[in-house]
Amino acid sequence: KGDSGLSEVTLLKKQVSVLQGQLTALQASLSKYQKVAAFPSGRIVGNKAFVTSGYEGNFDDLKQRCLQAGGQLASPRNAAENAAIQQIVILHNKPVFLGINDIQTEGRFTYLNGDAIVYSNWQQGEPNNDKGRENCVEIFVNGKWNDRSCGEKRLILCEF
Ligand code: GMH
Ligand code: CA
Repeated sequence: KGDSGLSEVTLLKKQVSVLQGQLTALQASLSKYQKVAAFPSGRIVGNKAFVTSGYEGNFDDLKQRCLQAGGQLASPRNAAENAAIQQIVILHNKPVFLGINDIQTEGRFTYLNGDAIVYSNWQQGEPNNDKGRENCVEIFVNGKWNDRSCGEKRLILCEF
C-alpha cells in the first residue's frame, strides 16, 4: 500500500486546490451578474433579485411572464424586500402587482403557492375589496399595499 506514486492524500489535496480555483472564479462571476441584475433598476436583497422588463399587463399576464422567465411575481416576505420593491416602483413611478392575492378565499391573502402571507404593509383602510372585485395586490410609491382588481394593468416585477 502507498506505492502507487500519488498517495490518496496528495490526490485529495490536488482536488481541493482545483475546487478552490473554481470557487474563486464562480465568486467573481456571481459578483458580476449581481451588478448586471441591479442595473439600471433591479434590486438584490439577500438571495433574491427583483427585476422589471418595463412591460405592463394584467395580473394573469404578468404572473405567466415571470413564470416563463423562470421566476415569479415579486412576493415581499419582510420589510427589507418590501423596501427594495418600493425603490423600483419609485424609479418607474408606476405601481406593480405583487405575487399575492385572495382569489381562492376572500380576505385570506396568500402567496402564489397558496401559503398565507407572513408579512404585509397595507395602506390604511386596505384591503377593502372595493365593489367586491379586488383580489390582487398593488404596491404604491409609498411602499404601502392596496388590494386591486386583477384585471387592471400594472408594471411587471419578477423575483428570481
Ligand atoms: C375606494 C375608497 C378609496 C380607496 C379605494 C381603493 C381601491 O374607492 O375606499 O379611499 O383608495 O377604494 O381601495 O382599490
Ligand atoms: Ca382596495
